[in-house]
Amino acid sequence: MPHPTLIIGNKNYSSWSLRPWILLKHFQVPFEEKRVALFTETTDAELKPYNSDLKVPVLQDGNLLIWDSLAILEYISEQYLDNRGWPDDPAARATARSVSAEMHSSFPNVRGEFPMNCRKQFDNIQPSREAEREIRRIKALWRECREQFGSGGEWLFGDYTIADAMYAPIALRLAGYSLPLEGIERDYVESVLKQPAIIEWIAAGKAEVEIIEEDEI
Ligand SMILES: N[C@@H](CCC(=O)N[C@@H](CS)C(=O)NCC(=O)O)C(=O)O
Repeated sequence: MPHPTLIIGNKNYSSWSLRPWILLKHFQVPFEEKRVALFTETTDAELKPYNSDLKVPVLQDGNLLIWDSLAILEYISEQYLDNRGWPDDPAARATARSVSAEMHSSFPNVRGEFPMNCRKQFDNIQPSREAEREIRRIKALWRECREQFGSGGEWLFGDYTIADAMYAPIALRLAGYSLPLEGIERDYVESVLKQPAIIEWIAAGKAEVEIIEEDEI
């Protein structure tokens, strides 16, 4: 069977693309990758065939198109990981689904004020009160997951899960914008930063030449 193809945006900027990409890489699922540079004159034409409202990521598996990051992560877990994308334990699994869904639907101020930008290290950027509140919430979620369910490993639920894939771009933002970290959340961000697949993604992002002005704060 041919491998699935993951359609992604610029590695430097596209945080939603990173999520399914990192899950596939972490679990060494073979896949093809098609990168479409976002916000260029040809982007819309390149993305039109994928029925995703001209957004990335999309997973193409045979004739099947799956769009929207969380739906893709669920599909990868079911189809390629024998459901290892979620924790086995029902309480851990329900919590992992809750924190993942919250990431997918929330934190607009963090996403808006701190766009992912692998090429840059920012200092002295002050979050708004709303963004600060969201950052506190994210750190509290990480602490709760690690304390309740994480004793078996370095990830939110011990072993790597979809929840880690969902929060990987947030870890990159906290590090890239030099936001204060301590204790459990600092250790967690360090685990993300030393993950070989993240190192590979960041290197590829840094090698890209396109500039998306609105993400260059
Ligand atoms: N909720 C979607 C968000 C997808 C999304 O907004 N992707 C951005 C790139 S990170 C995009 O395609 N932007 C292009 C555009 O909005 O035209 C998901 O989870 O996949």
